[in-house]
Amino acid sequence: WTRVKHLCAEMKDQSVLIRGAAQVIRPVSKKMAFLVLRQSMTTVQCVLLVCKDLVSPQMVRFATSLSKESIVDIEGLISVPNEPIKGTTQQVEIQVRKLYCVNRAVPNLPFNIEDASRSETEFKKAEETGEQLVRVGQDTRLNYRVLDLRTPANQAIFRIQCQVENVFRQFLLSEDFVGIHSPKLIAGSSEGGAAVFKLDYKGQPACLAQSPQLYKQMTICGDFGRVFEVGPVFRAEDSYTHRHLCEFVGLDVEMEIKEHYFEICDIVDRLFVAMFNHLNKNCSKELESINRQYPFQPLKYLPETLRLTYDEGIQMLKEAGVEIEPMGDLNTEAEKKLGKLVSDKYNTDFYILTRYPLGVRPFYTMPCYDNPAYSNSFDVFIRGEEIISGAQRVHLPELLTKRAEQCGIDVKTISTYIDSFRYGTPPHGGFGVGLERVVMLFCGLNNIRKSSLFPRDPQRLTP
Ligand code: ATP
Ligand code: AMO
Repeated sequence: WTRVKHLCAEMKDQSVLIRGAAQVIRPVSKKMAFLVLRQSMTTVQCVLLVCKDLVSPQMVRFATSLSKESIVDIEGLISVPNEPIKGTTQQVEIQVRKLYCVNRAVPNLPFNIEDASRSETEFKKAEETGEQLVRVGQDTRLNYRVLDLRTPANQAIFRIQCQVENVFRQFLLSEDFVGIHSPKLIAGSSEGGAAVFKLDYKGQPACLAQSPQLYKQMTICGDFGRVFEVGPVFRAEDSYTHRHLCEFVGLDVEMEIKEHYFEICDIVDRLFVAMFNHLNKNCSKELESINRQYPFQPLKYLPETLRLTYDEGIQMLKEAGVEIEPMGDLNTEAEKKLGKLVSDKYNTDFYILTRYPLGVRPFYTMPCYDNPAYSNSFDVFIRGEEIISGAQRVHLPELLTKRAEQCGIDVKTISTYIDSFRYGTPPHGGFGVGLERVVMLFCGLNNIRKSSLFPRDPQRLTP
């Protein structure tokens, strides 16, 4: 068996056997037909031409009767046409000798892959020329996600996602972090707030973990020093936005700190610069595929990530005429505006905002030593949208209990967590990254559903 991606001009006249999906079936006459065969991100044109003893008119008829997306095996000879081949990734053809249908797709697909792969530019052009193109809406795509995933852009998005996760792991392993798996069935909310999926745990009230927060800290209490986790995170979001899912993949980090929570920001800085460098260097084909359907500007980032304080950010917004409630959180609009201001002033789409007011952070966040109205915390932004929250944690059980009570948390549900800090725990902190958000924002996508394989949102539990 040969992979389509390996087909090249040097293989001229060689016989190959390949299996793929029949993406395009184009009859020319009773004696000739073209078939474009796809394997993941690659396509090749196959030519059926009636030829004595080798290719019969029945075989051509059979090929043209196939339904699109049927899986076929093709044996044939590689040829190299004089003219460039339009619409396929490989610039060789296969002169078909044998063709066998392995599995037929239904004749009326919900949509064609070519239709689902078009860019806005193509639609605009078609409007000008009066050509009628089929638009495939987001809900239809998600209802038939297995078809939608076959587009080149989607094939690329999930390969990029895999690389983001891979760099996250490799970088942290090289920095002496240990990978862990914390429980997802837990007794109470880990982030506070109402966004929890409640369930019955053999008669006890329980919920799906809103983050590995409590357990990644408890692993630090267990003397692991530096840990990371890649795992599912559940949030019972009650509204429908472009960047919130009910289940996403959390990339979490927790580590001891020696002097200052900026040691955590240093890890964020070096990890993400390494990640962006890796994606730009090794994923150019994937980025091109995404760009073809969803055009975006490459991410601007600095060799050393810009850090601003919350107050500096608020000041920039004020000067631009945006008023924020004193010591309040940034809403999505203000975040975006600040992203634009930072991009214009510092020439970067990636930055860290530190020293948030304590009042807008979760109960486990360490207040600033010099002014407890602020906290040793940070958020990280790509193109003006949050991808990371992080902080130093409260490792003093009395202060932790007080903070939990102040934040309206039922202390009973987290008593084992609070008790963990009674047996000697070093100062520590960490951060949580949303994998789908990183991919969405690095690739300039407009909706997190595009970077979630089978998205779970308030209205979608299937497929
Ligand atoms: P996280 O909730 O994990 O901190 P986030 O990006 O949702 O990540 P928040 O601090 O919760 O960050 O929210 C920032 C802003 O995003 C809010 O002020 C609000 O404008 C908007 N937002 C957050 N959650 C929702 C939601 N479920 N629906 C609509 N808007 C939301
Ligand atoms: P936070 O709640 O900010 O922090 O979540 C961390 C990161 O997870 C992503 N994220 C989401 N992605 C998709 N859909 C959602 N509903 C959603 N909510 C959050 C974002 C966000 O920045 N325990 C802390 C982290 C820490 O301090 O270590 C936490 O969970 O990218």
